[in-house]
Amino acid sequence: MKTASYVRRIGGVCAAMVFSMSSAAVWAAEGSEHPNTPEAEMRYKGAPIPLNPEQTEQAMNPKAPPVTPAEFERATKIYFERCAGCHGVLRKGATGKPLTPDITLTKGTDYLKAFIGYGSPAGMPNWGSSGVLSEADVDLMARFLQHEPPQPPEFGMKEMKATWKVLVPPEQRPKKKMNDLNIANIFSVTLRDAGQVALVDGDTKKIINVIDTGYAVHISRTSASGRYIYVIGRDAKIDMIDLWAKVPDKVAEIKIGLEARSVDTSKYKGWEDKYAIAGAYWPPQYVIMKGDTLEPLNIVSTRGMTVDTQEYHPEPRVAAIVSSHQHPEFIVNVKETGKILLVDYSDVNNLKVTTIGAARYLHDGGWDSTHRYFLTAANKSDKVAVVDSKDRKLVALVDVEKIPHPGRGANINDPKLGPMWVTSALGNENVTFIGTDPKGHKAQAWKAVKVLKGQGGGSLFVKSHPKSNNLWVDSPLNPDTKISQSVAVFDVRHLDKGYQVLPIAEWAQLGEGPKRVVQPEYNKAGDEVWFSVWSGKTQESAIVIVDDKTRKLKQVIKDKRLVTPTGKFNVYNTMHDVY
Ligand code: DHE
Repeated sequence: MKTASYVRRIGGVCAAMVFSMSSAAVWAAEGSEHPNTPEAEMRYKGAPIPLNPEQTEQAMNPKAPPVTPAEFERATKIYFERCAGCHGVLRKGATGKPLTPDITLTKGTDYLKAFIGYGSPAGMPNWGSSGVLSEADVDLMARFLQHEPPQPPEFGMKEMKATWKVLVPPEQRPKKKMNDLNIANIFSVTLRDAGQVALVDGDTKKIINVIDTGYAVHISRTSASGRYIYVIGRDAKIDMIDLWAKVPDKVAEIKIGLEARSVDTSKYKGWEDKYAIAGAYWPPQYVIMKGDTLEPLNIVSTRGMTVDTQEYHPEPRVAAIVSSHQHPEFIVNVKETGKILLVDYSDVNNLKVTTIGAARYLHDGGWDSTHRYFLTAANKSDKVAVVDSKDRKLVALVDVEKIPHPGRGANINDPKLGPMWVTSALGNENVTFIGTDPKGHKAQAWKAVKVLKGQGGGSLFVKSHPKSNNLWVDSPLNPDTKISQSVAVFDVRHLDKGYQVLPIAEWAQLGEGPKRVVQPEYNKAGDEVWFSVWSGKTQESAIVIVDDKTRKLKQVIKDKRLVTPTGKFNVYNTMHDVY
């Protein structure tokens, strides 16, 4: 049995730990990857981060057990690949606990070895007994964690400018659309593990172009006019695509840091297409760029005090960014400080920033149907924060269980309860409906007026459309493949009647693979819903298109270029924040 051999390998202290641990640890020792934390959450947060250990500075602590420079580099690599997603690059803690030397030195090597080897009931994976890390690596990590966290380099204007390329200058771009494409119905599809996006024609369902982008590319957002698409990779590279070109392709690129997830563009009347903004995980900062060239104009650090304990945080990552329709402002979620920044871009050299205290750790979110209220998940606080973007203030923190994860959310109109914004969750099957109409439905406003059961936890995205009566709830990270490979759909006129399950992955008729069904996205007309069937890098994936009215299969797009499709962004719906 793995447990026994591991105990033998790492010695008596660990054996003692095993006996003192709860049943969750026993479960851990029997091979589960992460005791007591929803499988879905760990899988989601634990992705490797694209930082290069060679670029970090090694800071040895004489009080800590010795680590050679080569070991330090190896440990840094393991840490970035396995640990930083949860504990933060500087180990100040996020989903995982803080691991700074003031804490780790008092615990000591043996304790840390046991902890890393066997995990904890609070959610730490059992890296040793699951066989992911060798005995030598567990020992190395236990010593490494007692030294100062190696700090990756900063990334300022000089570094950004060095990566900035205008491939086609604005004056050489077409003055009118040079193709016959129905641009508003194009989908920009993330091909995650290929580091590419596929532009897919929403009318013909044909791939228009596959474009190289950043590493493990994350999301696409469109300019307010719909002409440009901005794509951001986890390596913080932005690629800007011109849809007016004969064959839509890249016209500019830049790296805005070493790790990032979010990008958006100015949408307020009179400021359309003028600016773009991107937020970085490392260094913790956002940058405002020229909308037509990506020239970086102003970089702002997000380091500062946390909203609750008012402690300094050196690494508050920038999560979702949306563009205000009420003022010339970007709305920026700062994850670890739990603060929402309203960044007024009307004078980029004299930035006015309104700081709204919300809750930790802010992640994703979207607009209510009027585009006045921004609703966003503070996932470790189990809350949804509601910001009034017109009056620039927090209007509510709504309790939502467990680990809400809305994507941009979904807006529906209940015949009795009125307009509601919806989120699903990573940690349980709850689908929560929050009233968003303080004038017409005051009693429901900013309350979780309805909580329904979906298929299960591990849900990431919900979607609806103003012309549809359907609400779609995915569950790609649920450990049960029956659930991760299908989607639940509710009739918004009869929410309490439960949901229908559509076997999306089965419809795709693919071979082996996880075939996770992820992120419903409507076409422009609102009569089709597109789903990614997301398999491994070397396996076949697909996009499945469902007729929204009949809920029947309409088409499957298969193509060997569709490697690991995840997010899909319809140009019109993304321009106008329709969801
Ligand atoms: Fe995402 C949105 C961060 C893992 C697919 N993801 C976002 C946003 C953030 C974020 C901050 C909001 C951007 C915005 O609106 O400006 N995502 C992270 C992570 O930190 C995390 C947990 C781990 C990581 O290492 O990246 C993570 N995300 C994933 C995935 O594993 C997903 C499922 C597959 C993938 O492509 O990597 C994934 N994230 C998405 C998608 C969106 C997204 C499809 C946009 C949804 C939308 O409809 O707007």
